[in-house]
Amino acid sequence: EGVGPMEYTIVKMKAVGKLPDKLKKVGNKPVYLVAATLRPETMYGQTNCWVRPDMRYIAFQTSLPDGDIFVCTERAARNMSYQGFTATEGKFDIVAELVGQDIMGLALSAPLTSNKVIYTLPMLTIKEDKGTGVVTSVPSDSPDDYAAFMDLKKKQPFREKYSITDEMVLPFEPIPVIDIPGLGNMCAVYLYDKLKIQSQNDKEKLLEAKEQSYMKGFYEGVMCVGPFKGKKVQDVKKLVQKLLIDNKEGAVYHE
Ligand code: A2H
Repeated sequence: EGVGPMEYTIVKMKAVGKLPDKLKKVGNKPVYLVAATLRPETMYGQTNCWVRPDMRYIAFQTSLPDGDIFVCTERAARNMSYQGFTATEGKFDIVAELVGQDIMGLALSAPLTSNKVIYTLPMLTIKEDKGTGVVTSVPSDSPDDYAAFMDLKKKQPFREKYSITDEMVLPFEPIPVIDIPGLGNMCAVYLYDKLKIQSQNDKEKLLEAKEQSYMKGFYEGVMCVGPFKGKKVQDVKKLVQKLLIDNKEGAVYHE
């Protein structure tokens, strides 16, 4: 990453399932797991949400018109409190403290994807000091997401360890979103197979997969779903971000 702030798109994923006990005290207010992404144009392909089981998260009160509660790391909440997300600059009211495992398996409604409901699943490589600590999963276009997704699909004991049921994983498949010449319409799937990536911990190959897809996707990728079908990724990235913001399903976040 370069010097100075990075711009992310915050994607709001609304809790629609039974809230865990630790989140009951929020009452009737809408609760969102908020992911930070660099790839808003891929949101048509979300299949699940990632949190790290052992990582600490908070739920805090935003000043958004509907009284939204956001769930993310405390670090991200602090940053957001300086970016107009809370009533008082630099202050954020913590309504709950939890770890990833407390919200594992939570059902969510996410914007743009054709999946009506998606589930919160474990990713063990999430970093504490980047984004919100919540990651939205697009296994068609992110090698990290596809590797973690396949770990869960292939390994029943891995699902069981984190109390993930088959229904939260097995019915879901990567969705073609972007066509990249030479890499097909699901570049992460193509590169996972080509590089024989073994798991989400396969660091070097995952880095290689990212290097082979990231720039090429941006400059040569063409949308194959949604209202911008047929248009180039570089021309629609900002438009999809705006669509999310206009629908109150996204926001801009810097760090
Ligand atoms: B991206 P950068 Cl389709 N730990 O979104 C690990 N990864 C994190 C994270 C954290 N705390 N916070 C965000 N991320 C992921 C979509 C996507 C992403 C696609 C393809 C590539 C890609 C769907 N997941 O990222 O280090 C998020 O995943 C490739 C790097 O700030 C976010 O964008 O560049 C990206 O990493 C931000 O990573």
